[in-house]
Amino acid sequence: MKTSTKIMYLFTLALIVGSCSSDGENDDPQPQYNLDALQGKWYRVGGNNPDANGMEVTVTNDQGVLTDPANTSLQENNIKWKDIEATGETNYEHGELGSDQNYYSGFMEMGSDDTLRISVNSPGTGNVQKWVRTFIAPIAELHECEPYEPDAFSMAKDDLWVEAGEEDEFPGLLPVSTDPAGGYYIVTLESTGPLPSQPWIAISVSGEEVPVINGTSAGTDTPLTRKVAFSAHPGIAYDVMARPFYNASPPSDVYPEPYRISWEYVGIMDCYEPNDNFDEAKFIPKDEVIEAYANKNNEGYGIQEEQDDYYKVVLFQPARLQVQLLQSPSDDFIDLNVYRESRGEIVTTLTPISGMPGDKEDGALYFKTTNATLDAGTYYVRARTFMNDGKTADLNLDEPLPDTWTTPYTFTVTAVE
Ligand SMILES: [Ca+2]
Ligand SMILES: [Ca+2]
Repeated sequence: MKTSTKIMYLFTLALIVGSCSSDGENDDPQPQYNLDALQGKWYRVGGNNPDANGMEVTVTNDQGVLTDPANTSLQENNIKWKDIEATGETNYEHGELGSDQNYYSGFMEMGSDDTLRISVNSPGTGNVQKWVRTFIAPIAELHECEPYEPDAFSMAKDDLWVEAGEEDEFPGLLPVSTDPAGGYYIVTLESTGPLPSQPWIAISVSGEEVPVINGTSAGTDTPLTRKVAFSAHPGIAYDVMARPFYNASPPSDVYPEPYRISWEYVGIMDCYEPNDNFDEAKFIPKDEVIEAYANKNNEGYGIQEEQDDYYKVVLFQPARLQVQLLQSPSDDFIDLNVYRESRGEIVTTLTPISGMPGDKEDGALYFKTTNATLDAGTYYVRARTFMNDGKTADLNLDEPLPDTWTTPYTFTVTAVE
């Protein structure tokens, strides 16, 4: 079909060119098709793969970029529609990105009702699609939870202090956390010599001077073993510096002195991460208990981290929205708020369940209900936390691991009259 159309086109062009050169008359001008009608956002609402409904593609010039992959395995910013060509007033051809990351020949037809119908020259689900200009929430509740098995490992390294006061630096010794929610390290430094020194450790984001945690075990109940814990940010490795703490070590110390650094990593599973801002918000269903972690990680000195958790819920019919915090870590206050799709905050009324949520007391539970009845549509829920010192634990001082590392918060979103 395509080839014969092209041949016909060339033939017609040849005829026109021929006729122009022969008698100079101007016949019907050859139509110049363009992509104007395709520009902008398109929402997938139908076809033979309902799971892909809710997808958003933004067309700029001749490329259609995926601006919301919805519940599919495709990634944001993938080129969903590649090299679109106008082949008629309402017809287009393009490369269609499949779930296997390959491109297939696709055909688009624009309906008079601003509906775009796509057929793909490949068998299988998703080869027939309907796209529209105005977002229509899929009837089914979306749940963008992607569980993973969090990483967990233990490692150790033996080395020597050749002389008193020697500072041994190990750049990137604690490897990058690959868990989307990050995790935490427990690090132990101890002398293994016959006359052990009291050790000093400093741990920092790789390449940074200011440590995440440092200090000695001298003066604690376990002066020969320096043990610390800190939360690890995804994608960041940490440097370790180890030395015998000169002031607290006996002059009879024998050098070279062997020592051992050992570390344990525990990943945290939060199936909605990354969801640190409005753009990364994940769809959650109403009336189901949502479980996530409010852990905050050591991202770098002075970086004001954006580690809030953002969610999206869909109201199918007008109602008030209610968010209820069912469980909270004891060392943090989880502040749930509701936002319009335009990202403006919606005024709610707070009802305490336990503790003093009005004072943002750690561990307090409550529910909040929007004062106004909301139109059907998509809304955001943000969980913000106020933990300021829950990123480290000095285990020599018997500080517990922050509860936010080990206890999730849980909440529900419901539509109420
Ligand atoms: Ca989280
Ligand atoms: Ca988050």
